Amino acid sequence: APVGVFDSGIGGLTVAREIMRNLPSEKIVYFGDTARVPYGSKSKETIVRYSRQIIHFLKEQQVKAIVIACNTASAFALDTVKAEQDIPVIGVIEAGAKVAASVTRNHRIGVIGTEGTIGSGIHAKYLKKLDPKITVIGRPCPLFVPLAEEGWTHDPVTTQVAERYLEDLKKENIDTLILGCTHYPLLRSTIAQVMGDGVRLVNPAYETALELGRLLKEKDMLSAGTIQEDFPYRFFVSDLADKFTGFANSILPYDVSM
Ligand code: DGN
Repeated sequence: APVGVFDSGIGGLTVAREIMRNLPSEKIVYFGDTARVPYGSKSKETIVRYSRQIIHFLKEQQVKAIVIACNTASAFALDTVKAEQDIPVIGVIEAGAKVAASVTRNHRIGVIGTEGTIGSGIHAKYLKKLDPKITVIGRPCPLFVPLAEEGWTHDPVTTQVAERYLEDLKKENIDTLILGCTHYPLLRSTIAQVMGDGVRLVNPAYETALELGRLLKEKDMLSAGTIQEDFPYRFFVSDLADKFTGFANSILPYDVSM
């Protein structure tokens, strides 16, 4: 059975990409809620409702596990939907928090994400549980999402926006920065350059793929061997399939059609 992966739109493809790379025997059904993006500026109640609807759809596709490949949906809906489901459900926040806690030396960790994610305080909740000595400094960077979608990943405008958003964070003496929004790994080099040496960036997409592998193994659900189908990945969106396909083709190592 495939793994179900969903996001508010295209951002979760950065997570799907890591699952493809790190768990090549797994099939994926991806759902991008392109009609209702962005999630980052909506309320918890709304995001829980959307997440339930999408999970219902993915279960109809016979998925064996679900990855909430969106930080905002993970922050707002993971606990609620996980308790309602009989299949494993994971989000993207815990895996990133675990790595950040293990690599920080000075116990000062920065988090950037949507307004929803940063406002939820979810990273601090996980990080403090892992190590009470940790201080978490959050900063919402909402404009990073459209910049990444526009493809301006290496662009002076993006550098300028990053400098403005990260100015205060740079004064906080953090040694680790969690990229707490699915789009931010696409801007990784700009963010790294603005933050400077000495700040380690954590990409939760990669960590989540590894966490998914561990979870599937533990539940004896891990697929093995070579996939027989020509194309083991299926994509669904709620709007503008062409735009999605174009973006998917630019970040995935495959040509996507729907
Ligand atoms: N996928 C969202 C997240 O990771 O928080 C970002 C896109 C959005 O809905 N604003």
